[in-house]
Amino acid sequence: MIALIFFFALLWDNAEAWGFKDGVLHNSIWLERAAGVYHRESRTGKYQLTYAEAKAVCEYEGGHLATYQQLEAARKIGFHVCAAGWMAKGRVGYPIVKAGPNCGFGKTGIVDYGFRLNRSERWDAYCYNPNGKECGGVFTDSKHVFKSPGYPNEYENEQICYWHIRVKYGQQIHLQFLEFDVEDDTACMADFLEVYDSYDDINGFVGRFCGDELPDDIISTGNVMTLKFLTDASVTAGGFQIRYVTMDMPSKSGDGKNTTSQGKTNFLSGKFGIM
Ligand SMILES: [Ca+2]
Repeated sequence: MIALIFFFALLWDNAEAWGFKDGVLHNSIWLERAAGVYHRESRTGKYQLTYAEAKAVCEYEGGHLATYQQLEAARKIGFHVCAAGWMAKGRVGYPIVKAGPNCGFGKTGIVDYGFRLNRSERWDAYCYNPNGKECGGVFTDSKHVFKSPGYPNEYENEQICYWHIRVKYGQQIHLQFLEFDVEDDTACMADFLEVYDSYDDINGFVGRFCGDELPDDIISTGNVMTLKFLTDASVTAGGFQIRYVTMDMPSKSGDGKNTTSQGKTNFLSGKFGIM
């Protein structure tokens, strides 16, 4: 009985956390304040990290693997990721806020795979960085300019920012980089901005950017986009200014009267890497 009450309390929680704003379904606090917890996958893709590697990734970025309790605390304020990752002490799981048929077996809560005996198994990672300065936001406006934290001053170390762009259904997002200066290294290991053509930082990876060369414009396939900015513990740079504007999706009639600027623009189609 208590379990049942708890279950309905959770449902109520979820109903509160998700909603429509400007015709867009989103969780307004999703990842904006994830209580220092963030999701990380290998540079080579999903489910590539052993326990030791996952631990190293988090420590490299100034934090450590999140405990189950830290992940649950983040989940309670809207942290929702559909990918299993290592937690502290060799536990594996993922946080589900919104139940769905394709993720979390239709349940909410931490989907817990338990403590793994085989630490060579490969999963993603959930890091906790108590010093990580959270930033970012959720935008639903038809256009917006957003900046790295502190811009035009240099951004700070140990920054974890997520920007979620959610425009009206039937519209696309055109990203344009106005200024860009992020600590440069060959594989963008230190500081980087990642762009995802999707609702989260799991699907639709578009590219990872660092250095001071202005990335090309990016146009989404759908009405959502996610940007993730991570900085490590040393060396900062000027930061960035990015503008997005919404565009109506081209009609499917095939008239071809699309006069959108060509050239330095990447029209995305599904999973498309432009690194
Ligand atoms: Ca740095």
